[in-house]
Amino acid sequence: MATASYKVTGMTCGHCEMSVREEVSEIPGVTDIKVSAETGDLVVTAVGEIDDAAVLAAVTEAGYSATPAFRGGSSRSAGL
Ligand SMILES: [Cu+2]
Repeated sequence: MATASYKVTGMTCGHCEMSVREEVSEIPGVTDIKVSAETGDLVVTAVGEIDDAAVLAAVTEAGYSATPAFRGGSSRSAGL
């Protein structure tokens, strides 16, 4: 189980959130998605490792852009 956070720019309302949620949910292994247009926060939980590139591509597919955000308490190393 892994959790990864991202900052999404360009979202303005609930429909934006839904678009991002739909695209990210198509990534294999994703079990939970938290997204807020207000803060731009996107938190993805998945079984196994999370492929940053896949998440960023999914957000791009939805029409927005994302960057990886600070990770705390995750088993993965962000190399920071
Ligand atoms: Cu919107």
